[in-house]
Amino acid sequence: MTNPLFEALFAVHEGKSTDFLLLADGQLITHAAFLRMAARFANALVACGLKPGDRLAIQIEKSPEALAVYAACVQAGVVFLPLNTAYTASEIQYFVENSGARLFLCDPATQPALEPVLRDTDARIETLDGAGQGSFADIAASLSTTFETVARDIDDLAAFLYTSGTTGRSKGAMLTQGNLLSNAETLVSEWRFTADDCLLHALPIFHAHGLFVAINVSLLAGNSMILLPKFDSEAVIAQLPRATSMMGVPTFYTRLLADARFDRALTTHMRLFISGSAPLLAETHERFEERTGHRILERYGMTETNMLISNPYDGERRAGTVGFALPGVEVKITDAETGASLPVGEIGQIEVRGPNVFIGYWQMPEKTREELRADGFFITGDLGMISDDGYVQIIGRNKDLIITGGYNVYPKEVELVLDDQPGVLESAVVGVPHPDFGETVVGVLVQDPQTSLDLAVVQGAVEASLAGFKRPRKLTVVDALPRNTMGKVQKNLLRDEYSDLFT
Ligand code: MLC
Ligand code: AMP
Repeated sequence: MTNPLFEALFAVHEGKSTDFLLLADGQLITHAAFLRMAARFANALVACGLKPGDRLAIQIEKSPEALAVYAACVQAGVVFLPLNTAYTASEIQYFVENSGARLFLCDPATQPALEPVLRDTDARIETLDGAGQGSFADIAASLSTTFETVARDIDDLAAFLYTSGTTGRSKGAMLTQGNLLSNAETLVSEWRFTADDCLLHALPIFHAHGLFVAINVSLLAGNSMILLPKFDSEAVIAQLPRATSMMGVPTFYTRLLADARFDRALTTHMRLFISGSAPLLAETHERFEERTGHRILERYGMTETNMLISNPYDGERRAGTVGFALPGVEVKITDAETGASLPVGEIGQIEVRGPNVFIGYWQMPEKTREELRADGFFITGDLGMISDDGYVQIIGRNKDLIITGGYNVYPKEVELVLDDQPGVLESAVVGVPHPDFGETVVGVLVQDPQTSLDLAVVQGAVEASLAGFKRPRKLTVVDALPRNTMGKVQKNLLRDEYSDLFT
């Protein structure tokens, strides 16, 4: 029986009492103990009626148990669908319904709010909290700590990650075992991870960055991780002396730079700092080097493609660029109209092909066809150019997307909620510069002259339906939206107008 992802990431550690997870409270979980917990959870998945290929959706706090559910899914051939802990009940309802998840794991504290909205879905609900307690843990408690690994093919699905879209509807990106494994193998080798490393892990584990980059790389290399529940400068500074490497979004690094204790002495033993998920300002890159002596290694990735481009480990890590296509990954710059490849130095859309690229959006063949070409190239929606010496620079986006603190917000999704509110005739949502989050969300409303508009009511509706990071930090009312001669809203003018709201 084979299950390539389970064998490479997990089975190789069976019975090994090597350090795997170091928790902030001093607790240590070895690889062997982790695998016993995972096997117990795999038995619990079967006890809950899950079969290979079924989906499990999960919205729980970051914890060793949450990671063990991921491992259990891989071992049992169940498709893992992690969800942002910030999502509201109505957002969760969509993901569970759309994915057809058979099991939904949530925190006992959120169960009362979620149960009613999931009543009409196929999902059974069980609970698991950040301390490993809940009905799912109760089911697992009496079950065996061994599990016969389910056979899976390299092309079988391993995970669904939902990514928002320009139409406002989230799409489930289908990732295979091969997508995840090939990328982890490449990154371990490119970034020189070994069993001697200790990764400081402060990212959320429901996105590609914290899960497939940080966790899969660590499992494949066999290194340990300091697992922090979330990013907190205080905790990171306290734990850094134990670490050799760290992965983060740019906000992590700007927050650390804002703390005078984060200096050369604290970081001198570190091997590597990696940044991604959002643009790292060249200025941050330079300030980081001045302060610590380290040059951050910036890389570029997406939910649909995992990591595709990275600055080199050896050689120049060039500020303001994301480096070179990873080995085995093809990257080209194309004309958005014709799809033809463009020469070096010209700006166009970034397209990517390789074993890392997903196989399509769940039950959305048209969306898949729009973005994933028949020849295997995926149109990222980002705009970039390649320099004479091969460095890729991301210039902008061909998609209406805001990235705030590493989280993606599609304006359309927010506009749909705003447009629905009494007194709102229409709305436009734009991203503007923010010192902490890089960009943040601003909502511009046009009032319906027939009705009164109460911003507190609009705010309340936004809070009920959208996760915190998607909510506009500023709502403003204008007489009319700027439009071009074709009638299209000129968001660039709005971005310019509100560009210094937060800076
Ligand atoms: C939290 N809040 C945010 C936010 N995160 N607002 C805007 N943008 C964000 N990213 C809001 C909350 O709703 C709350 O609002 C307030 O800020 C405080 O919440 P918090 O949870 O205490 O925030 P904090 O811990 O400070 O979180 C900030 C952060 C976190 C930057 C540490 O967002 C984070 O860990 N981001 C990483 C995202 C990530 O991993 N992305 C990878 C995607 S994968 P209120 O109103 O309630 O006060 C990908 C592919 C690739 O992109 O290439 O990697
Ligand atoms: P997601 O859909 O959450 O996977 O986000 C992917 C998007 O994040 C990409 O399409 C880029 O727009 C952005 N992104 C990721 N890494 C970088 C980076 N290093 N620089 C600029 N943008 C990035």
